[in-house]
Amino acid sequence: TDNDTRHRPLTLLGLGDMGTALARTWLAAGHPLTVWNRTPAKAEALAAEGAAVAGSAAAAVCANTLIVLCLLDDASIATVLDGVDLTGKDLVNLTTGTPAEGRARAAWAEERGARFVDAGIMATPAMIGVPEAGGYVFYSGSRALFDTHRTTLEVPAGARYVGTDPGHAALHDVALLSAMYGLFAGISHAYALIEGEDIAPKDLAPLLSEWLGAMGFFVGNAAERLTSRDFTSGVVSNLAMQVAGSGTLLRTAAGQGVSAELIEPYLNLMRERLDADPAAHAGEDTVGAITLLRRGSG
Ligand code: FVH
Repeated sequence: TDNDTRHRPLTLLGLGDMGTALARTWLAAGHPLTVWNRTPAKAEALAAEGAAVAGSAAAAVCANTLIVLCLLDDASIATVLDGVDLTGKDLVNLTTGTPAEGRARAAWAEERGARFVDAGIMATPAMIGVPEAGGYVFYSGSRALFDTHRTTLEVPAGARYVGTDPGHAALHDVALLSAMYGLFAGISHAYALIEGEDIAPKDLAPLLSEWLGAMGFFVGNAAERLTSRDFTSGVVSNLAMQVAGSGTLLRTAAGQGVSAELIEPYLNLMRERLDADPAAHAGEDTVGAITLLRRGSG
């Protein structure tokens, strides 16, 4: 029936910017929704829109089987659910955390008799409930839980299940965010280089976009080489050339009075790979330098 699938009731703990955006989509889609927030005032508008407001986290959890968490961090989950009976509950954790926190929270939930799925939201609150904005959520952990509630979870944003390891949703989330910050760093450096020159940022902008789009091939190139461990076949811009060229980037930054702190670490990594064995690595793609990064894995 509709009640069993499309309009399943659920509880949401956490009504910050993201929690409130999520709540609105479930209410608008006709899901009976129970909410709770540490600061009760944030629930008032949602009550007017049809949400049932629980007086405590325990009461909110008691109301439904499906419990969605959207709190600030993992520590706030421990605080909010301390002493709450989770037996038979399906916990979906939309709170951003590390893979280790996701795994530990899954074990914690299972010890309390609950099924658990961790998640990583790849969207801002403004993208929630707006399918054309392209936001989605990574989920990992209990496949049975995910399959049971998939239709409900897909109401606010697309759902991408990435495996039974409860740490993998956070790992996907952080991998994408880390790549994003690397991109932001390079773009920031580029704009710093032209500041004070007779080049308008708005004139550089389309050139940057076009260039970064063209360089997007690196994503697939890296995946292929990391899988095959072949860093030399078909290389078009070899490591020796790129290391030599990196001096131009550093001298230009110095000449422009711009710190190279955002790009220097990557240039140093390429040099380290080359210096380790120039004969072996000179003809490689820069992808080979990635192998140096797992310094903490023994
Ligand atoms: N907003 C965004 O752009 C990003 C998009 C990607 C995913 N993140 C993560 O989503 C989680 C929630 O984010 P948020 O935007 O809703 O965050 P806030 O507006 O700051 O709301 C935080 C809620 O957590 C409650 N809370 C905090 N500490 C505690 C605690 N110790 N005990 C109980 N509740 C706590 C807070 O309650 P209150 O301050 O209103 O009383 C809010 O409900 C987050 O993991 C992002 O990283 C968002």
